Amino acid sequence: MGHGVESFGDNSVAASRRLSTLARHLEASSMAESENVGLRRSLTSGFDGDSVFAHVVKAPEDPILGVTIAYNKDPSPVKLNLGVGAYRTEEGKPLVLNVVRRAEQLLINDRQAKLSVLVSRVKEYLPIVGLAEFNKLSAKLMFGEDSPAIRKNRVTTVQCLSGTGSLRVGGEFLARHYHQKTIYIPQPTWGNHPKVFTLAGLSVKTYRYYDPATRGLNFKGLLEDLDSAPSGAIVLLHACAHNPTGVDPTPEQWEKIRQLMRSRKLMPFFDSAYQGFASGSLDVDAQAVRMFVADGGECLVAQSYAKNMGLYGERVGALSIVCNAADVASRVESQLKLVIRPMYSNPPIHGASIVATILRDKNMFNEWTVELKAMADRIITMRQKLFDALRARGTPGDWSHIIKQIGMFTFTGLNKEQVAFMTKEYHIYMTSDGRISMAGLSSKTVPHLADAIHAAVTRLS
Ligand code: KET
Repeated sequence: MGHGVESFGDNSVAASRRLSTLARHLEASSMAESENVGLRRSLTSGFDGDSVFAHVVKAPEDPILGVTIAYNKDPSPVKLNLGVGAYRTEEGKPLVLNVVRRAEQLLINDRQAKLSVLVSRVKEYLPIVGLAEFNKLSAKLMFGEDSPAIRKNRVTTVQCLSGTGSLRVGGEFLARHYHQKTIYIPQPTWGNHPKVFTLAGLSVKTYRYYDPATRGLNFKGLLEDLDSAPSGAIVLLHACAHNPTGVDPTPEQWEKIRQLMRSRKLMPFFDSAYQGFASGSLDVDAQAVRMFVADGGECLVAQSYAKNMGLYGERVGALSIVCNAADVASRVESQLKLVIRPMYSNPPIHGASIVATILRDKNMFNEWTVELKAMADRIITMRQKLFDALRARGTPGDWSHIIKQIGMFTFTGLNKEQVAFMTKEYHIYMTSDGRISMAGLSSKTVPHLADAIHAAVTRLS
């Protein structure tokens, strides 16, 4: 005990000695510093005066992803995030599919790691175009098992950074190698489309798509606008489950769109971010794309596995360019590599390995379709519940569009002020255009949302 105290005393003396030495040293060096401070600052210091970035203004948050940021800051226990299109369970939790967990387990356990096939255990670079088997299987998923275009090697598929990255690579390829630099996007559309394509080097115009009066497709306006687009113009089409409106053309309308586009030589660029989420069937949701491929013409398709496999943060997707001949497709692929290499060099390996593991195995594929259908069905149930809840409250207006619209979102028709009111008074977060992600809703939260909509509509009409 005595020894401890003594040694504490020793240490304390030593410590104060060290402190005063340090203080003297600092004093001396700061005097030396002050003598030639002007000279040294201007020559070597990075801290003289204003930042060279001082003029940079604070950018607004992203209109969709910024909703989550605002939601995270809200301490309310009843808060509800219906902004971003991300699936939640009945308990309001993010979902990792069982089949994905199983695939990851297999990848970890795969001791013989068939190197050429699935390589998540190996962390080497993938080729510029990504995992070959992933690309082959993604094309089949999109165009069909027995697609003649695939059989004739008319399709080139490259792994990209989810849907967004696929759109960007496709856009940059078109800006470099396609004679028409104008892309027509639907009005309205996913908010990132105009930015992605403008930065890719294309000029963006819109075509009429949605009629707020009928809350349905403005089919006449769409046909008129595409008919008057310059020959060869690129047209962005949502393959299914149009975001944000939830309004898709019928198969008959798709056929008319196809005929018009082919006769006007317009180039289809499909954005397929929700395959399986619209109808619950992967094949049904690929019908529009397959219709355009079956006529032998050319098109582009951006595929995302964010929603349908729940691989949001893995950033896994694919760009396919369907050409009219195999030799063209192979040259196109060589140029895609020149787009990708200086952009991000090559894509990440893990997500693509998960997808390939699931798509190549019949049992796992079937397990995936069951889980996918369950997600789609839960969303449809939420549509019915919200519709019933508004009816039960006698909320003014026709809310049948809630059950008619397709996919992850309901385009409610609520205006900016009503949305702001719902956020302020009810802690419900959604994009300011009145889009709500039905996938973020559960049986427990439907009444709260219905109360909020009812109040917003009756007080701020
Ligand atoms: N296209 C559409 C139509 C789309 O809605 C999204 C994502 C994407 C592409 C891109 O998804 P990716 O994660 O890059 O594969 N939409 C949701 C998320 C987001 O805005 O990033 C959304 O609209 O909420």
